[in-house]
Amino acid sequence: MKTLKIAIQKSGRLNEKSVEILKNCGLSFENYKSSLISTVTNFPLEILFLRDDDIPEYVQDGIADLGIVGENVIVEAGAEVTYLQKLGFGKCTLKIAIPNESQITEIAQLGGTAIATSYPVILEKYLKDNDVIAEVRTISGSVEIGPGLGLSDAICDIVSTGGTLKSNGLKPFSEVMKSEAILIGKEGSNLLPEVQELLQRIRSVLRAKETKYVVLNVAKTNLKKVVDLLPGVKSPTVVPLFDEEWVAVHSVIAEHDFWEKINSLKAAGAEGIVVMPIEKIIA
Ligand code: PRT
Ligand code: ZN
Repeated sequence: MKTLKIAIQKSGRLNEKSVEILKNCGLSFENYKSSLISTVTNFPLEILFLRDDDIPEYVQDGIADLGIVGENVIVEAGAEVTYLQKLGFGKCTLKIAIPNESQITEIAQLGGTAIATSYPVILEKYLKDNDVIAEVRTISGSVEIGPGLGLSDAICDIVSTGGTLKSNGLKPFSEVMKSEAILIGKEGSNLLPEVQELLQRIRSVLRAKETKYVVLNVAKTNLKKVVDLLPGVKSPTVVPLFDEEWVAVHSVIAEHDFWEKINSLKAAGAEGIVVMPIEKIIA
């Protein structure tokens, strides 16, 4: 079996979740903070711990077969890699922001302004797509202080809660791109059986995260109403109870409309509802 290499962020916002998803796939490895490489003991895989900016090129050039990195970093690097799976963490939006007192209300008004960013490639493309000619000032960090220092009229930076913009007297103006962590592969890597195995495991972990396991009791007279609310993986499991008038129903429900579903189940006659996390769902 070929030993694959996967590059993940050494430290920073994506490190913990990247390690967690690999561990949830059943992979055993030491998360050494001090070393660059860790060997998985129960799968043909080595983990490279890198700065996130280096990951797209490492994967493009085949130094790593796989990588986990934010889409913003991949697009900025212009790397030619295959997107294998969105991972649902590290979610953020690259936005143009302007000072609270700015009079700018339309994209066209950015023409002739200076915009500070660490994402010049993405910003240039966005401006071009919107027929705006502005000066892009590339700075590597603390972009949000640009307008306050008189360095720029606007900024283009990553926003998640919006707290950083607020505390620097800035307001979001327009959305440039949405991003989240993505599992990428060298072109063609998705054909390798080891990659397919890993992908299957990652997808089963992601599916499980989006769902909860529910067990509830319901009187047989209300069973149809309750079952109609529960699709399950195939269809709900119905188990007899000692009290012959009642049954227990086991099913899987989606995280996104969890509370609505629980409330409709209660209204339909469900009682003693127990909800449990699911570790994996194998398709
Ligand atoms: O050391 P290394 O180069 O590996 O890491 P880094 O410092 O370049 O990146 P890091 O760890 O900060 O972020 C890694 C990735 O996380 C980014 O490339 C994004 O894909 C994603 N991500 C998600 C974020 C944020 N949320 C985020 N909020 N990256 C940065 N921020 C910063 C942003 O730059 C701004 O300064 O947080 C601030 C804004 O946050 P709010 O919550 O105040 O809006
Ligand atoms: Zn970085």
